[in-house]
Amino acid sequence: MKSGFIGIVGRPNVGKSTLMNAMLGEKIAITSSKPQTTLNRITGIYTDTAYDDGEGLQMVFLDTPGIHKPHNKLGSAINETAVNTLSGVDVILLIADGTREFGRGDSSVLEILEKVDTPKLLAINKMDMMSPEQYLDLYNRYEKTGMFDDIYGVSALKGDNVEVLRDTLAGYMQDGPMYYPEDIATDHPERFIVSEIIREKLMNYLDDEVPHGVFVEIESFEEGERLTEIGAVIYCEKKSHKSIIIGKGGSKLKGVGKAARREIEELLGCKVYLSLWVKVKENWRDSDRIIRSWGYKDE
Ligand SMILES: Nc1nc2c(ncn2[C@@H]2O[C@H](COP(=O)(O)OP(=O)(O)OP(=O)(O)O)[C@@H](O)[C@H]2O)c(=O)[nH]1
Ligand SMILES: [Mg+2]
Repeated sequence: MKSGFIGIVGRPNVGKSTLMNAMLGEKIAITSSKPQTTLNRITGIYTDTAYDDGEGLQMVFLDTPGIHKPHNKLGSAINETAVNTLSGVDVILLIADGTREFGRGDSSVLEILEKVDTPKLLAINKMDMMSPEQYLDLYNRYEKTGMFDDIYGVSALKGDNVEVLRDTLAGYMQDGPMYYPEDIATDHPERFIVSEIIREKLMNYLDDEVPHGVFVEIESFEEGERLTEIGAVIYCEKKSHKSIIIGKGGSKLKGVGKAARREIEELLGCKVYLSLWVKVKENWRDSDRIIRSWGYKDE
C-alpha cells in the first residue's frame, strides 16, 4: 500500500479547495468567490484499491486556509493552521492564481515554504482564464526559485490537467498503512460538514464585509426515520449585519436556508428540516476564547 499526506497551501481565493475537490472527484471543502472561505484544515481522502496491480493507494489531502496578512485574531489563527500543515506532510502542493500577477503576498508564501524541507509541487490554477504569456511569466518567476520539483498549469474548475497532477502527487506516497477506511472521503463529522454548507451559502449570498464575520453553530441534529431535523445558529458581528443576513421579510435567510437544505439532503440522503437563527456576537473574530472554542485555533 502506498499512502501519505499532501498539504495544499497558497494565498486566499486561488482555488485550493476547488482543486482538492476536483482531485477527489467529490465536493468536500466549501468554495466561494470571496477570500478566506476555508477556516479550518479540511481533510479529503482519495483511495484507489486497484492502484498498481492491486497494491493500493491512499492519498490524504489537507486543504488549508489562504495565507494572508491578518487583520484580526481569527486571521492569525487560520494562517497558523496553514503554516502548521507544512510540517508532517509527504509533499506540499502550492497553488497560485494564474490570473493574478506575482506580488508581495506570493513572495511571503515562498519565504515560508523555503524554510520547509519537504518536496514541493506548484499548480498554476485558473488556466481557463489566462493567456499563454501570463502563464509563461508566472512559470518563469516560480521556476527560477528552484524550489519546485515540477510545475503544472491546471484548471480546477474545468478539470484540465487535474488527473495528471493527482497522478504525479501519487508518486510521492510511500509504503504505509491505510489511514482511513476505503469508503470515506473525509474524517470530519457530518455536523461540521453541514455547518460548512450553510456557511458556504452565506458566503455566496452576502456581499462584502458581512460573510467573513459569520460563524455557524449546529445546535440540534435529530435523525428520524424519514426526516432529519437540524437547528443552526448563524453568528455575525453586528446588529446591522443581522438585518442584512435576514433580508427584507426574511428573504435572504430563506434563500440561504433553501440552498443549504438541498445540499444537506444530498449529503445525508434523506429529507431535512432546517431551522436557522441569527445572533450577534460582537467582534468575535478578535476573541481568543471564541476562536478557540469554535475550533479555529490549531492545537
Ligand atoms: N476560472 C476559474 N475559476 C476558478 C478555478 N478554480 C477555482 N476558481 C474560482 O476561484 C474562487 C476561489 O476558489 P476556492 O477554491 O474557494 O479558493 P481557495 O483557495 O480555497 O480560497 P480560500 O479558502 O479563501 O483560501 C471560486 O470562485 C472558484 O470557483 C479555475 O480553475 N478557473
Ligand atoms: Mg478554500
